[in-house]
Amino acid sequence: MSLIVFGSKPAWNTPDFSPFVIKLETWLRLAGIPYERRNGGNPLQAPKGKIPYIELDGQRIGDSQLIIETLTERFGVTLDAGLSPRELALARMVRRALEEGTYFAAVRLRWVEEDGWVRQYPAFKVLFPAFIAPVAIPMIRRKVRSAAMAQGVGRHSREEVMAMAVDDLAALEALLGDQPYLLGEAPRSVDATVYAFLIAIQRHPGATGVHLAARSPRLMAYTERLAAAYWPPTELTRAS
Ligand SMILES: N[C@@H](CCC(=O)N[C@@H](CS)C(=O)NCC(=O)O)C(=O)O
Repeated sequence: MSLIVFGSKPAWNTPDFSPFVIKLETWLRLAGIPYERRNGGNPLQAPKGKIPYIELDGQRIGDSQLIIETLTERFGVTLDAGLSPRELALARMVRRALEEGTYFAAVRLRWVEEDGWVRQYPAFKVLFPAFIAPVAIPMIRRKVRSAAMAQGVGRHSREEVMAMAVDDLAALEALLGDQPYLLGEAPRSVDATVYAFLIAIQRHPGATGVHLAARSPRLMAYTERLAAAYWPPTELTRAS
């Protein structure tokens, strides 16, 4: 079996610029499936036009969730075995809220707001040849702005967007409570998403109210627990 995960590159002490790539890699680690990771994944070569995508025995598959579902079936993954229908439903709702809601607030803070952009540009430009970056990255920024308008997050004020994201994080924290993982004593698939979207905000150098909410002691303890078990620090600086 050969499994290659294509991401962008590590950023801000996280394994990738994209939380969806971090989610997929974390899930693979929780499931115990070995894989090879490649930086520089190109959305233009991706089956869905986005990263992550994988090559599984030479076949390309896109979308973190569709990849996880394919691999769950192919390898008989039992990470979520024993969960009740209610727990599975809760996990689904949390995952979808983070991926389809909170994500766009984080994107807005990184790409659209000036305090995010001054960090995004210099970090992101290493993905492009030097002479292309000044053209390509502002182009991506324009694309992100119009996607934010279409999705809706671009229509709100900065304060409104931040309040929504802070409330999402507070809800996540309330659901977590005193448990080590979202659904209890053991990490489940949903923890891959929660971990990814949390560290994407916690470790980003920003200092808005959203960053501070993500860095609450309980949410920090949660991501540190997962990092200690599944993400040895040396892997964050991997080169290829
Ligand atoms: N639903 C997708 C979302 C992936 C996604 O949005 N990836 C972004 C990076 S965070 C991307 O590749 N964007 C490039 C583009 O839209 O051109 C998944 O779960 O994999």
